[in-house]
Amino acid sequence: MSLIQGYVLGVAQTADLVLAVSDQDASLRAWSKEGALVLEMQMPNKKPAYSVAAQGMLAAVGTRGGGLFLIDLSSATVLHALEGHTNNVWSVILDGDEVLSASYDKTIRVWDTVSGACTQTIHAEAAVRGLAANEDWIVAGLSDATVRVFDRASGDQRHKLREATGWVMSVALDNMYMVSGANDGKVRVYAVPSFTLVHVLEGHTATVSSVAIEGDSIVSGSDDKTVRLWNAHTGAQLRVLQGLSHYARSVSLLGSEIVSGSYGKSVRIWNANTGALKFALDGTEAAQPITDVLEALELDAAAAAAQEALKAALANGDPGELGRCKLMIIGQGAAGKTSTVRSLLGMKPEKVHISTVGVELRRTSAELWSEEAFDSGFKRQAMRAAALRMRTRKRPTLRSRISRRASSMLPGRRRLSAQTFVAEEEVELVAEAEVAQRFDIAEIENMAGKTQSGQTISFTIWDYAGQDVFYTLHHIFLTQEGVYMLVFNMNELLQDTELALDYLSFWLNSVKLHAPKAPVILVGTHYDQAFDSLQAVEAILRNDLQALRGVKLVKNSLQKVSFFPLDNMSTAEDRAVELRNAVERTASKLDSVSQKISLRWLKVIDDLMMLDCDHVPFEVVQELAEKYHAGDQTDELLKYFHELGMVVHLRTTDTLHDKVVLNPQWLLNKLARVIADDIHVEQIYYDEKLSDLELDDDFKLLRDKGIGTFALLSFLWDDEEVAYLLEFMRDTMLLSDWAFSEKLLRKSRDDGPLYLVSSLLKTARSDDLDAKIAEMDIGLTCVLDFSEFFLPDGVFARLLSLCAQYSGDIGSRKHAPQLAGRQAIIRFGLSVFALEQIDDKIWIRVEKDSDKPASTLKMLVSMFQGARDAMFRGLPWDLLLQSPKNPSILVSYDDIVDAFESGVESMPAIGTKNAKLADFVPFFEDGSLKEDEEENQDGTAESPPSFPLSSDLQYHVFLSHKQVEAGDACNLMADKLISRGLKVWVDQRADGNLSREQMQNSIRASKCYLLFLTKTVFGSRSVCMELETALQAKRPILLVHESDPNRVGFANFSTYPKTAPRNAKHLFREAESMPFQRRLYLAQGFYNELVARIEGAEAN
Ligand SMILES: Nc1nc2c(ncn2[C@@H]2O[C@H](COP(=O)(O)OP(=O)(O)OP(=O)(O)O)[C@@H](O)[C@H]2O)c(=O)[nH]1
Ligand SMILES: [Mg+2]
Repeated sequence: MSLIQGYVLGVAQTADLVLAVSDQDASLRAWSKEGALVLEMQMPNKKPAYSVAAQGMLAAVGTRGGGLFLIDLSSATVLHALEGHTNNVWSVILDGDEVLSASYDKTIRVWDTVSGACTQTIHAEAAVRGLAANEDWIVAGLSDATVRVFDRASGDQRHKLREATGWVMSVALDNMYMVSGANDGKVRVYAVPSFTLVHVLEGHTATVSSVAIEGDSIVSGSDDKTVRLWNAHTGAQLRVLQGLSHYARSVSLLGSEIVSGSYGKSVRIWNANTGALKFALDGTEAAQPITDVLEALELDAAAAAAQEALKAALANGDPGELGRCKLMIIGQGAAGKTSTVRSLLGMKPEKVHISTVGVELRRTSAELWSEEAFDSGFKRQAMRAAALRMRTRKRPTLRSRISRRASSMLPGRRRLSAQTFVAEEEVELVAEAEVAQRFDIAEIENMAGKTQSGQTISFTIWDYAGQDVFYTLHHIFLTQEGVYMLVFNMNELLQDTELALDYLSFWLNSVKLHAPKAPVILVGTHYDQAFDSLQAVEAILRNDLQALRGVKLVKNSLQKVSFFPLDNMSTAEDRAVELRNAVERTASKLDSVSQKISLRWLKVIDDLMMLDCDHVPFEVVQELAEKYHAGDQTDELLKYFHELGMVVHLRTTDTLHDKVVLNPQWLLNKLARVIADDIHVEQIYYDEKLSDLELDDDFKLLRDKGIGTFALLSFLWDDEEVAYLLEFMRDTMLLSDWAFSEKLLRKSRDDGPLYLVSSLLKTARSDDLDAKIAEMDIGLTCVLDFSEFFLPDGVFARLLSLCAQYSGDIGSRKHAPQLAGRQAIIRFGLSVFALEQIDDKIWIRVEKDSDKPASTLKMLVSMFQGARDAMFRGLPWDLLLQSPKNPSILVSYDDIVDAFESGVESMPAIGTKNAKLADFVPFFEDGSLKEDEEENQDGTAESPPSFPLSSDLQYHVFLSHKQVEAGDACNLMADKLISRGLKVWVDQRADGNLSREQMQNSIRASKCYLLFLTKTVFGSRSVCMELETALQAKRPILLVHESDPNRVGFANFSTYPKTAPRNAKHLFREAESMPFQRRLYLAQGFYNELVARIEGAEAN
């Protein structure tokens, strides 16, 4: 085609095109990156063209005399002549829906590409030669040797940079640097957003008329006939591109390509990495229709739209479908669970049985069914959301938008909004570079055309260990949301039917308890050994497995049986294809899988998982959430992902709340080191480190008596997150403090605290304990009867934990509980009782000469109730009372209460004749045994009973404490007591400052005085004064002490009698201090007891 007839004063490029404008022939030309000429057109005003910008299929060209044109490259047509400038337009930018232009008329103008209207004019006080912009700033290089920085939104000038000593010919800008080229021959680099000078790049020997920046690289073109490449961070000169015969007047940098235009009437394309010249173009190249490259251009435009949609979707927090499901594999040990998982994932069969420890986690997705790395689904969901936006508001091409715009301006037509995406709040959640890197823009375009359904679900497979030792762990992780797969061995069901059914029942009941609405898929393994027994197995399941009732069973409609038979030994990769289908179908129906959540939440979890850490402090999550404008939802989003089994985040105490476990497997592995099966016990036993650390005795103690030393637990956990793990186990009642001395350990050692891991006692039996219980002189006996449903593993062990904790917390008369797997004798201060599990019942027997046996029973019942609610919510049980007159008579507690209320004298007993009501009176000495349960059940506490108070008194109790150590505890305690109908004096509640006299009056007006013991309580003058007053006024004194070792106020109990004022030391001999209880399941018992003590307090 025709030779370029003028200096090339402007160049630009897109991914597919190189553009150049020249002055004398007033032309715009475009080439493919392969050097074919695809466009040649003259500007309508026939004026020399000075500047060009390109974006997708659009170009903007500035000319002498103020001409500015918006051009559609695909059709070589002018879309708009943008009229306003009155002098040469030396620089132009295309940015989204805007054109920015700079002119010798001393203005910068901003134009709307759709309407062609000028939307903003900035006055720059001197002729503008160079122009650059990013989201926040507009930067201009001026003829008065300054660079001016304007706020892009308001157009206000913010900086005036005076370092240049001649015309500033060109500027470039990204989010880190601003670069200027001036006719003093210097390239200057400024930091953004401070706009302070960081480098002066020296090397050019004449005017620098053009600069460009991309990432780490700066390119400059100069009248010294060179183009130079620099490192933006260090300012080092990397390369000098030589061989130009004339001034280099324009440069452009995109990816690995540098384009330069010169007075030599030619355009050059260089490889930025090697400095090699790829093409020298002069307009005579062979022509190629632009439609050949159009396809790529269209893609470009689509990509731009997709990117825009994506950004808007993220900024708005558009909802994404989670598309994630937890698949839980449960069943008897060695039933073939892990093998079934292998079959699902198409892995090779494994003949040897490698018993699973704790739980094993794997991830996969439907369709693919092979093991995968973690994918939060964020990327997929962000793309979906963007696609959805594109589909609903498919962006028309600019040409059609312009013509629509023209027609909409006809009278009577409604104006269409040019604003395509309205982000509620403009937040950049993903940096643009990251968008390009992490998202497949073409895929978004593609998705936009598809229907919404058919999305792939990803699964987290939880392969639980089948061995009994781990059962105590499981219900922590059996969650409501997800699909359960209950695996059994077909062969064993046929041969050892009763046992197999027992296991199936146990697991079905567990699911019914923890996830009553979750679907269950039954899988029969060993089909290879029982291939002709399909119907026999079916018959057993249908007829003899009562526990199936009430379960949401997924049926095998193809084979018309209730389970999915599977041969895990088959080498066929799709041996579990039916099962996979069943899982996919079942999962896709779950609400939680299609639930929509904010992309912001997904982004937070995605970033968290990218950290690839086992656990992080809560603040890390908080910071991320804040970054994505979800800072106020951190707890909420963690709770959500916790319930889905993606993270573990408990919140009952600060230690727990402060930690977020990102890899549940980490936690499970740690737990399984303590609650280990025989194989792993062996491993630990033969670990040389155990002996090196002299922990052999400790380990034996743990295995024999369930008592762990701090040193041993630290060793088992590799000294990692010991405080958190202790607290986790404590909170899930797997562990309690063991506040008793241990003979088995050598005296010489300072062992630090001891802990009880009660589930390790599971198989421990003690004939000795049997005999001792038989010898006890029992006063009152009651039974927690679970036979209506079942008594899950781990309930009894947890009760032992609670009792051991409470027993140790009590300050005086300590006596170590005697514990075995199913029996225990425990002392709470003055009361001694036995616990025993027999089948589905737990027996509580309180010794006759115990202090107030009824109140001990009441306390235990409410403790158990709390434990049940915390770990086994919804587990039904019945409270039975044994007649103190006749041990063979058991009566339901509720029947007794009914009888009392209706005034009859006898009621039906279980299994025998009637029982006499009067015999059961001793149980009610402390009021109703289950009152709190009734109170809680309907959620509304009835108006509290009012406790009598003689007319000369105003308060039931005066709470005395040291504010910094027990302020929160006392406030809580006051609330609880007030809600139970007591009048309480606590100093934060008194108005104004209290005079000594007022304080003394209040103590005298209180029925009793309660002293909250904390570390330095006796160092407080006001507390000592209050105590003194109480002693003088002969008020009954109650003691409560801090029992949480993690609190500042905690102290070893023995310090209290030591530090107490002399005249108060007797208190520790006379009264028993109560450990303060914050935990829900212990708190109820605590308050019942406290109220009883306040009520029963008598003045001495
Ligand atoms: N013949 C045959 N053997 C099987 C089949 N499924 C599992 N097995 C074998 O049974 C044994 C136990 O299988 P696992 O999958 O490890 O059992 P598990 O239920 O995960 O066991 P735990 O993790 O200890 O609870 C292994 O030796 C397997 O090879 C089957 O369908 N046919
Ligand atoms: Mg296994």
